[in-house]
This record gives sequence, C-alpha cells and structure tokens, in this order.
Amino acid sequence: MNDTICALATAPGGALGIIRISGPQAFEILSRIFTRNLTDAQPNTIRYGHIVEYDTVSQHQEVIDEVLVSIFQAPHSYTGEDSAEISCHGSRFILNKVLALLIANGCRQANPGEFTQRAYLNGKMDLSQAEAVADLIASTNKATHQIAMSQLRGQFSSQLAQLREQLLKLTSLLELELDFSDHEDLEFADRCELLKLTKTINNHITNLAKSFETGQAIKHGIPVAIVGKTNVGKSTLLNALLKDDRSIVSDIHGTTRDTIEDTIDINGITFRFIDTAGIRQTTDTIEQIGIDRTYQAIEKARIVLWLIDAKPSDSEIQDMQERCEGKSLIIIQNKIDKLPQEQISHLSSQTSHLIKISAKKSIGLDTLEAVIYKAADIPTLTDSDVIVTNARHFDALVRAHDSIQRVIDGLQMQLSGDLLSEDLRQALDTLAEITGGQITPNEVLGNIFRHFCVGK
Ligand SMILES: Nc1nc2c(ncn2[C@@H]2O[C@H](COP(=O)(O)OP(=O)(O)OP(=O)(O)O)[C@@H](O)[C@H]2O)c(=O)[nH]1
Ligand SMILES: [Mg+2]
Repeated sequence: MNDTICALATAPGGALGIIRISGPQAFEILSRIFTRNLTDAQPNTIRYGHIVEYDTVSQHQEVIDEVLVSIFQAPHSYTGEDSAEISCHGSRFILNKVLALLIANGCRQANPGEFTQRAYLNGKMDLSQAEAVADLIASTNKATHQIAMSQLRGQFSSQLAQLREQLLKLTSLLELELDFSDHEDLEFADRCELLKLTKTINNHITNLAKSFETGQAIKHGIPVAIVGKTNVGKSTLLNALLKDDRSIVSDIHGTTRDTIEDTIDINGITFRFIDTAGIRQTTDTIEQIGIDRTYQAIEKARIVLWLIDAKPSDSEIQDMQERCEGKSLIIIQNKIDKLPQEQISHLSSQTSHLIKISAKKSIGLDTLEAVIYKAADIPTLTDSDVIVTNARHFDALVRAHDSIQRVIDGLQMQLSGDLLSEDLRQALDTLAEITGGQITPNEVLGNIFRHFCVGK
C-alpha cells in the first residue's frame, strides 16, 4: 500500500469521466500534471484547473483538458489515504491520456476493487461492508439495493458483533467453571442457562443462514416456470407479462421447442419467467428433448404457472402436484375471452384456486402478478433487515452453526467445559471470517476483490 494507484472510475461513453487516485503521493503526482499545486490544498475542496503535458524538448505545455479535482486528505477519504478525483470530459482520448500521464509520473494502474480493498485494510469498513459495495454497484432493483445498502451501513456486521458478544460470554462462563471447579462454594451459571443461551445463539445463526435462499432468489430473480400442454397460450402469456414479443406464438401445437426466459420486476422484486415446450406425447426426438427441459425448468423453479384450457385429469393433477412439491403451484385458466361461460364455471368448480386470464387480451394479468408476488413469499424488507446474499457468508454461517450444534450436544451430554470451549472458539473464528476480524489470507482477499470493477 506504499504506492499510489489510479483508475478510471466511470463507464466509458458519458459526458464526464472520473479518474481516481489514492496513495501517499496522490497530491504530489497530480500536481506535476495539473496547473495548480495540490500539496497545500485544503481537504474536502474542489480545485478548478487544467491537466497539461509538458514537452521537455520544445518546452511547450499542451493542455489536455479543463478539469475539476476533488481533494480528500487521509484519513478522511474512502480509502483512508490521500485521494483525489479528477472530473474530466468523457472523451476516451482524454481519459487514456490523463491515466497515461499519471502512470508516467509515478502512479500504478489499480487492480479491480483495489480502492475498496485499501478502505478495508485501513479500517474504513469491514470485509462484509466492502463486499456490499460491489453488490450495491450491481444492484438492479429496489430489493437488491436495499439489502446491499443495509449491509454497507453495517446492519449485518452489528448482528455478527452481537453474536460474538454472546459467544464470548458463553466462553467466559465455561472458563470460569474450569478455573474454579474445585471451589465447591462458588456458584456457577447453571448448565440449563448455558444451554438456553447457546440455543438462542444458534437460532440467530440459523435464521441468518436461512435468509440466504431468499437472498439468492432476490439477487438472481425468482424463477417462475410457465408450463402446460401445447397451444394453451404459454408463450402468449410470457409475451404479455414482458410486454414484448419475446417468444414465438402460433396456433400450431408444439411451437416452442426450448426454454426461453426473461425477467420483469413486480413490486421491486425481479422474477425470471421461463416459457417452456408444451407437454404432450410425441415421437419427435427434438420435441421430446424440449419437453424434458420443461420438467427440468419445473425442478429449478420456485413458482410454477400451470396453464390449462380444459379440465386436467385427476392423474395429470396428481402428477403436477408431485412435481411441484415444495414449490408454489398456480393453476391458470387461459383464453377466458374465448371459452364458453359454462366451461369456465365448470373448470372453476373442479380446480381450487384457479386464476382466470386471457393472455391474448391481457385480462386478469394484474391479479396474476399479485398472486405471483404473494407466492414468492418475500418478506417486506426494511432498511434494518439482514438478508444474506453472499455465498462466502453463507458458508461461514453454516460452519459456525455446526460448531455451535456440537456445543449444544456437548452441554446435553454433560461434557466438561474444556471440550466445549474448543468448538466455541471455532464458531467465533468462523464468524470473524465474515467481517475479516480474523486475519484474512491474501488469496481470500484476492478472490473477493477480483470480482469488483476497476476504479472501485
Ligand atoms: N382467444 C385467445 N387465444 C389465445 C389466448 N392465448 C393464446 N391464444 C392463442 O393460442 C394459440 C397458441 O398460443 P401459444 O402462446 O403459442 O401457445 P403455447 O402454449 O406457447 O404453445 P406451444 O408453444 O405449442 O406449447 C395462438 O394462436 C394464440 O394466439 C387467449 O387468451 N385467448
Ligand atoms: Mg409456446
């Protein structure tokens, strides 16, 4: 961290481009190519001036751009180091030129995520907060934004700190028991109390780990498979939901041969709709492969929309219910604009929770969207909610849970305190991996920050 790094922080193509610099020589290096001296600049100020290139042969100064430079002095900057941001015009030529000049004067091109890595190493944020920065940049809807923001603001970290405190209390109670075990007159925390506290801790960890499934669904979009017989209007429904001509629609049975997917947001949550090949008996090899994919799509889905235009047989209903075990199955009767009224009421009376729509005429789609949103069963998120979205965090929580479970088993078997402290210590260390409180090996850090963009 002794060197000074620079990188373009904005995506190409905009009217402005921002170049970031951070490190002990940030102001000194920048002053060499800027028309104003920055070494005596006030912190948290913006200076107007020109980036210039000095030609030593002709002794001529060429103006590269008219810029604004924001100045942040250590430790009051994002990285905790002396830093500056140069707002240039968004020309690719200008931005490359300014970067080249910075590098020629002693900066090094930053690696992906290196600014945030420095912020973490300088104690500006913990590791889970640093990871939230990448999630925030990648957020695409209200829910992913809210989860990343809550993590960045330290909600997850503070829950982990709370767990840590409880674990330390447990450890000290057990150690006390060990140190004074031969003093019969001393009163120790009774083991029932210890067991209660351990179970509370484990429940908390379990709940955090459980939120990962929801977190994954929110992050990647909740998979919704649209299935049914051929020609019932599955592709028409996909197109109607997307308000786009995404899937081919025709009155020929077996039009869709492969899965086709796209996303829409409902109430700030992303849903991934998957149109599938219609289910029917076929001798066509390719169509059969498509139908196999339909069954795979059902397996992967969290919600299944089963489109019908006639009453399914009991065995069809049973088959679909078995395939959809543990998922939400929504039965939808399509083409209500066309079906005779008596057929609609006949279907409704035989199939519970039937949603009636016309995909072609866009009738009933608002109700359907509301039902889909409800079926997703996403908790209404508040700013303080913690939802685990990161696989590394989930992995650590599961391991911590296993250690605590061993403590619970040990307490129930009346094992001695020294046997239990080992597992407690392990749980503490594992939880500390999440925030990076434990010394984090370089390769783990490298893995985390490699996925960041350059300039962040
Ligand atoms: N009247 C009416 N026709 C519809 C409706 N929805 C779909 N259709 C028609 O039904 C036919 C089949 O529609 P598709 O969306 O291609 O059906 P599919 O389920 O995707 O069929 P496959 O891909 O073959 O499995 C087309 O002619 C659509 O215009 C509807 O709500 N009302
Ligand atoms: Mg289709």
